[in-house]
Amino acid sequence: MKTGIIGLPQVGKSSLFRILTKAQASDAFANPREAHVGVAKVPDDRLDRLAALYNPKKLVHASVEYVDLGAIGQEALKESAYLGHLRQVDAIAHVVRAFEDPSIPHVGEIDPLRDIKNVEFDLMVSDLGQIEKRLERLQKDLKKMKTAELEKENELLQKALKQLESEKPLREMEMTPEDKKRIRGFMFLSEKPILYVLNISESMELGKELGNAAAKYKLTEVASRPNAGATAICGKVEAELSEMSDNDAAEFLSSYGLQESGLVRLVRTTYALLGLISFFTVGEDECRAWTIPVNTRAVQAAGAIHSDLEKHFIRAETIHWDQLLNAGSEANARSRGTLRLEGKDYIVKDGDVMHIRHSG
Ligand SMILES: Nc1nc2c(ncn2[C@@H]2O[C@H](COP(=O)(O)OP(=O)(O)OP(=O)(O)O)[C@@H](O)[C@H]2O)c(=O)[nH]1
Ligand SMILES: [Mg+2]
Repeated sequence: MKTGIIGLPQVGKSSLFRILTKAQASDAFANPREAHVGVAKVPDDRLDRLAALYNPKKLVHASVEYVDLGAIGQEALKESAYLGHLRQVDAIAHVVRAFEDPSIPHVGEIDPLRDIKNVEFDLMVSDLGQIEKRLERLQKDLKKMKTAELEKENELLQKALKQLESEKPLREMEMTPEDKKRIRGFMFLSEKPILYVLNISESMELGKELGNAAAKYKLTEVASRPNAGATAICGKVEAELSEMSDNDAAEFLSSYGLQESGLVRLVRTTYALLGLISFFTVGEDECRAWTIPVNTRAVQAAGAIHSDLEKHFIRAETIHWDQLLNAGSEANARSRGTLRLEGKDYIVKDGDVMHIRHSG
């Protein structure tokens, strides 16, 4: 899974990228017009607690790839390198400036909703250009030869055109799974799920401020639209946090009235936005988190681990992570009856711990 970090100039994109991926400031940041790719560990307290039970040789968190794309605008969106990177991502994190700092310039007053609308507009203009070009071609082809497939594409693109002309992004357009497949190749920008990341000022009551930020900056409505969400961070505080040991970080967080770092929330919100969940595999060798879409069957989840496990799947010994912690061991869980055997069609739940039994 890949998330693209976008936003207007100087809003904190690279800072966020660095904190998420723990990249060094000096690493390849020389050219701000270049995209930077990094991997972030998905923090998961549930996995950490399971690991405490097993003391494994290896602890593997899930990971998300982030791409820091550089400042967005009509110009950037005409550059093929920029567009190419942005088209490739599964989701967008749009960093929006909400922090006050007279030493860092911004286009006009601090106004997150205006910035969101402007960037959204640019994404839609880019998609619109692409659709118009394709439609022109399509009309010519349809004159030569009418096929059902071309007509379906035409119909769908006309619908998308109308959507964009009424200034609504494609992520809000209703589509059947077939339609989605049909336009997947275009990799439309305004179709991608989007998370608005408010970068707010440091304050003594950061815990409260972070919780209220979306409402305070009037993002509640845009964030509740289909395939959109909002979260807040304080880049400055997160940057300090990322350099501390876990113990110091915990103390630092509580001094601001916070329970968890903003990054944990950011990653969690991205998962929810993309309809992703985690399940775990545990043991003395390795404890590990795996990422799957909601409503995945047990046999497909096994495939996320290894294709052989999917092919030779027999059953999955399954228990929810907190039941396993409560029991203290698998043997206890088995005798309590909380460790169950599930078949191929079992729908895996977020936080399930699974042992795949297989015949391979
Ligand atoms: N006060 C304050 N400054 C911040 C915060 N986040 C980032 N900055 C500062 O804002 C400036 C720009 O930060 P970057 O992370 O480079 O922003 P960017 O969006 O990557 O900028 P470009 O790539 O040039 O568009 C730097 O001087 C940061 O130190 C914040 O939360 N508070
Ligand atoms: Mg940058």
